[in-house]
Parts: sequence; structure tokens; C-alpha cells
Amino acid sequence: MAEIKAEPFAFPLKRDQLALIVIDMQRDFAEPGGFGASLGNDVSRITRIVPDVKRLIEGFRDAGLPVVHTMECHKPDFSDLPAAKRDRGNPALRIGDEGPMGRILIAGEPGTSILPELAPVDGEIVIEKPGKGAFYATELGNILKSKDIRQLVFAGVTTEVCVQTTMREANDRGYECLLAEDATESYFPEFKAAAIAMIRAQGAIVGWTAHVDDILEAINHA
Ligand code: C5J
Repeated sequence: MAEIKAEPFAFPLKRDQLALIVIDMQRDFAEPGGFGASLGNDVSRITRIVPDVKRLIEGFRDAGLPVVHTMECHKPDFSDLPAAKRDRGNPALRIGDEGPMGRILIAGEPGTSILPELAPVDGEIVIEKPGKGAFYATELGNILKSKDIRQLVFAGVTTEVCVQTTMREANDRGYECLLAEDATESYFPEFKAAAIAMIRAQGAIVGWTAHVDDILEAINHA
């Protein structure tokens, strides 16, 4: 049986059932003037993982394995944006407000797009999601089912919010989930560390974690 070197123990790789899910690598989370910055976060932490996310995406593409990209965003008329989400906290700019990269987290605006270095190529699946989890109010589950995907590698941001929420949704739906540790990031290093620890605790209760090099090595030699 092929394996990926992982924690808390080796991930049992079924290559023909594997896909990569890249969560929310959007300008709004990574660049000054976006949603992440409007909440007072240091967005430079996010751009630091771009080379590792890129290596992972390119490795899946070269191996002929599916790559799915997600984007957290809302319809321009707010019909999929609960007031409880828009009104939360005291950000400099709220979702839907006009910022330097267009309306914050609104579909089709420049700031909502995926970072150019990580942009989807033709044929890759892009999921626009109104929630933190990528299964909520999207077609992701049906798309994965139609392709017989049962194992998911996760990358993207932020580790403890949209990445972890989606991994938990996937785990409850019966997927085997693996988080690429060096291809995910948080605005808070201690939250990233805690999320990784809680995901793989108790015998991989939510999933496994592994390094990009070990994932690429396994998918290239399985
Ligand atoms: C957040 C995300 N943190 N993509 N979104 O609001 O994690």
C-alpha cells in the first residue's frame, strides 16, 4: 500500500481517489487593503506560503490529479450574506464596502480573485463559497462524488478558520483528509499550531498533517 509520510501516522494513499483543495488564496486575505487587513491582521504572513502552495498545485497538475480552488465571496446584492456575518466586529471595511481592490469579498471584484501566482488553469474546479466551510451552500460535495474522490489534501488560508472548517466538514462526510502544514497559514502562529495539533490528535480525529515535500514524493512515486 502506498503511503504519505505524515502525522500522527502514515497516510494510506489511494492515488486514484485523491484531489487537492486550495482554500481561499485570495488577494482579499493576502494583500494590504483587503478583508484580512481590514480586520487588523498582518497579511505578510499569508504571502510567505505562496511558493509552497504553488509547488503543491504544480505537483498535482504534473501528476494529473484534480486541483480544486475555493474563494470566500458573496453575491453583489448580499442575498447569500447573513447580517450576522456582515455586522460582526468592528473592521475598518465591512464585506461589500468599497476598498482599494473593489468591493470587499464580493464575487467578480479584483480583491476577491485568487493570487495571480496561484490562479486556476483551464479545467480546474473553482468553488465560490459564502461560508467558512467549502461544502456549505456549494456544489463541492456533488463534484467530488462525480469524480469518485475520497481523499483530500488541503492547503490555503486561514488554517484555523476556512481550512479547518472545511476539513471538519469533509471528515464528517467520510473523506480522508490531509493538511499540508507548510502550505497553510494563519494570521496567528499560535492558532496555526493549535489547529494542526487538534486535527491530528486522538489518532487523526479530523485528519493527518504532512509536509509538501513528502506529499509530492508520494504522489510522484505511488
Ligand atoms: C477568514 C478564511 N479567516 N478564508 N476566512 O475569514 O479563513
